[in-house]
Amino acid sequence: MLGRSIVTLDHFILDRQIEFRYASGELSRILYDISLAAKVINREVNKAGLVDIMGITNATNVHGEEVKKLDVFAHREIIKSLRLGGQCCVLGSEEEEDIIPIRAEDSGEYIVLFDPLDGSSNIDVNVSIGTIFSIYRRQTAVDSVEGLRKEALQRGVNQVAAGYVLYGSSTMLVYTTGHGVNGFTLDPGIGEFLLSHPNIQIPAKGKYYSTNQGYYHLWEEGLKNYIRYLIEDDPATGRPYSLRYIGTLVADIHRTLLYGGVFFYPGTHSAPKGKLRLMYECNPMAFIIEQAGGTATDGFQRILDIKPERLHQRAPLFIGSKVDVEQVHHFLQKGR
Ligand code: AHM
Ligand code: MG
Repeated sequence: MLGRSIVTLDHFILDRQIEFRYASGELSRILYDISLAAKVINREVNKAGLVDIMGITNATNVHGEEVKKLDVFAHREIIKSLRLGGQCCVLGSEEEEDIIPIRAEDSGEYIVLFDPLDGSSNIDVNVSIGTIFSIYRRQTAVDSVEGLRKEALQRGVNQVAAGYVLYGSSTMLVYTTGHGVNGFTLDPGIGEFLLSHPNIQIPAKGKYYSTNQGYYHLWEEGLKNYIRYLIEDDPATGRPYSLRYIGTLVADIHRTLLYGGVFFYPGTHSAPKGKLRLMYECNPMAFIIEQAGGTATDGFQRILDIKPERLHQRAPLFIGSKVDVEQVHHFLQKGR
């Protein structure tokens, strides 16, 4: 019996290169470099429990949070890979306060922003973690640091590609270049990402909601009403919804992408913008979810339309199935 043909990520990227408006192989090379870094990170993640790479580096990141050694490793690995590739003029990492300029004399056309190891609080307890990336094209030829800072601050709608790697029960890379969303699973035996989830579409409505409900009492009234609505018993409208929350955005979004439903990380009185970073977390996830047929907002407007002011700015996030996100909005508006 003939099996299905096997498509590797590298072949897929090359085959699809033609869809890209500026097809020249540069974007393909960046995706390849990121996937290579992901394999190296995956190797370290998989032996995290065995070697002395675990633990704290005695440093805090720009948000004042503890930085684990594996975060630093992933951060350096991605920079190394993209620097060698030579397609980028500037990088930005959730682990670094300012932009990371690349070879001003011979700089490339692309900007890559990344969260090297998302869900870092889950590393030490063997729960899924991930890498998130977001790719833009440069708009000007200005090579000053100030010019590059501006390049890194583009609206999410300008992304030319975005994706994530999930280090979970298997390792997956999911990405979009604006022509749908495709998922690849790492076959550790041959060290290749293989196409396993072609053309992913998020269901229009789901049966899961995903949020840190521990903050319930800090939320606005409309959102509390929405939760009360979701947990009512009404089989005719598919309620109650089930609650799923991993605490790693990549893992929570991946489940939402495949099963549908809604994920939200709202603001509170003391933190009106919530916790998640617009450039490193919200924008790439919004691009992917929209490309799969879903919706992503900050509770007021489309995430991808937000004009960024700072590299590390935060934004509330409501993301997932179209019908579910519309419903949250309905409750938010009624409560305002
Ligand atoms: P990190 O970048 O330090 O890992 O923080 C981001 C993570 C997200 O992956 C996740 O959605 C969120 O923080 C969970 O936050 P909380 O613990 O407040 O629920
Ligand atoms: Mg993160």
